[in-house]
Amino acid sequence: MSFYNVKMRASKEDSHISGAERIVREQDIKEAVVQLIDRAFNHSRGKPDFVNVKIELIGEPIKEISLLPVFEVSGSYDVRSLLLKISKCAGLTEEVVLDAYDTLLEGAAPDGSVMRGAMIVSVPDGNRLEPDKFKGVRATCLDISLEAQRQLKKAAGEKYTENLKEALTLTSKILSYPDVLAELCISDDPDYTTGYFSVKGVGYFRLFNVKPKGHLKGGRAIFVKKGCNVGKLIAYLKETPVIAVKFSGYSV
Ligand code: PML
Ligand code: MG
Ligand code: MG
Ligand code: MG
Repeated sequence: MSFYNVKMRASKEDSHISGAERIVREQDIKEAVVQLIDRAFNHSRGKPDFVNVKIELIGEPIKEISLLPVFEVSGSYDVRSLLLKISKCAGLTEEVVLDAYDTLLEGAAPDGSVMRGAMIVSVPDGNRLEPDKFKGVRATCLDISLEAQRQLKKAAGEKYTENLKEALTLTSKILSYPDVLAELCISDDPDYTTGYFSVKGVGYFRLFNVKPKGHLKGGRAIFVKKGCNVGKLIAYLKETPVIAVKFSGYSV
């Protein structure tokens, strides 16, 4: 059976408004396109003046993965101390993780703006490995099955958001690459103060209040083992089709 990757990106005056994608069978392409267009024209960043929808046949088998389990961290806590604690337990170099957190909050591109994609940070040395320091690296060609989506919605209850679904799917693909150890994400949306720290073999720490409300910067840092082949990693993140088919749990 053939699958297609349907991708949408919308912008206004060359600045990004929204982007999303689906992996669907031929008979579901129309529905996916309608949903994606709907989304392009109803975003809090404004009305786009340019929308691109691309439909591409996927020419290789789709890899099935599980979504990471979610651990919710809410209430009042100090983000830096928490990152430090998780990093220690997970065997990650604490300074490297805390540095990445500060860099994302300051804007990780060379001119202090937000990078479009993720930075890649080598552990334990902390070197930045992404070839393009403005664009960073983006993971695409991924989706979540209806069944996994249903399980996640049920488990998260009122804490469910579309952002959670997309972020969890994305980071589950990223962490499914052998040399990736963890990923830290802070939304660049000023009103969305939830982020996450996902750790290989552990799960997705969902961090409510990861940044102050109204803060305009954020981004993603992918932590990899020193010596990781970055070209292969980027090819996997961009090109290997992955679908998340299972969800194991949401703990508060
Ligand atoms: C969540 O757990 O609610 C998602 C957090 C990351 C959001 C990233 C984004 O949409 O920019
Ligand atoms: Mg988006
Ligand atoms: Mg964004
Ligand atoms: Mg966003």
